[in-house]
Amino acid sequence: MKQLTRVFILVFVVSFGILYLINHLNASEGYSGDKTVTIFNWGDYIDPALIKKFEKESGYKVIYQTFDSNEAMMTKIEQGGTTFDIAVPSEYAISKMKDENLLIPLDHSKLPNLKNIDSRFMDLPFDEKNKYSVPYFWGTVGIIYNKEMLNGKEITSWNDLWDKDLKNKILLVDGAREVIGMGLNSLNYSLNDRNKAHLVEAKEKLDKMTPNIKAIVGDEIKMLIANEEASVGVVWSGDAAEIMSENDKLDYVVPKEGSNLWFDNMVIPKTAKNMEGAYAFMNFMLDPENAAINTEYVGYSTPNKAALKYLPKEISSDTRFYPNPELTDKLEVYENLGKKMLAYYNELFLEFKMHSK
Ligand code: N2P
Repeated sequence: MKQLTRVFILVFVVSFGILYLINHLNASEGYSGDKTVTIFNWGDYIDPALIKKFEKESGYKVIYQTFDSNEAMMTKIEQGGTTFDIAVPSEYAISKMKDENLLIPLDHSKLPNLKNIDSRFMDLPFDEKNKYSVPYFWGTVGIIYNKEMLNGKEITSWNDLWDKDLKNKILLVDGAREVIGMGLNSLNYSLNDRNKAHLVEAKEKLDKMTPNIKAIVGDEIKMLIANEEASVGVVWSGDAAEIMSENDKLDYVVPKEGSNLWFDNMVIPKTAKNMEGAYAFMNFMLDPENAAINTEYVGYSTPNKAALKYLPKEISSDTRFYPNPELTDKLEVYENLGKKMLAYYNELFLEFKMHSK
């Protein structure tokens, strides 16, 4: 009997040991980062075929997660406990993350494809000499509208969105800077205004638009406009480009009072576990043919000059999505307004959202 108990204990201990070992090996494969690259990107912002291609060429497995605003992305990284090797913030978020010491400086010798980027998109004020970031996509904020559903009415200005005829017709992108910015721009204030009285004035003006607002939404905005469930949307340019290629009743305008010019860049957050994998992915996305595939799929504007020749002319010569420097110079890039001011923009945006429900 004693013998049997001993055998039992032995079997138990040995199988426990084996289980522990298997688990440990799996965990180190998943989390040590040797074999995986963990990417944190905006929703609908990559051609899934490129993830497959990268996995095949590099031998890494990609773990892919998405976010729908800079604020959500930063909160997640700031809170810690994540293992992202790559993230794709916009300019003001890059500047904020840099200040908070959340980014790793880049070794450009590991990014030979960086030479393909148009110099117009390099060395911008939010990240001089591209010490921490490399360009991914760029664009504007504007208004997409269905000419037929609006009976030929043209939209040219932010102030057109307060028109009584647009009752329950407008969808807004779910972004604090974009929506508060729309109020500011309509009053001819700067998108980087730090004057609280101006900000309150903008929010109160926005409150008056609520009867016209159908919903404030994320990536679904494209589907709703494409299916003609709404006739007007305040969107990022690439979302407009994607649906306009399928529906010629749609048009996109950057309002005459001005708007936002933005840049989304790839960075390596301090959370990275696989630096080599992160560089491999960045360099892969900077390859002209891959950048062109991604651009055609996603609809956004590529900063990759060498990629333009692989794109159909209708895309690369569409000045609504590839505006020339004369227009972009008139637009404003979001500045990092500091933690407190950004929190104030968010607060006003949340109040406005509550008001428009
Ligand atoms: C893609 C979101 C684009 C982000 N769905 C604009 N910065």
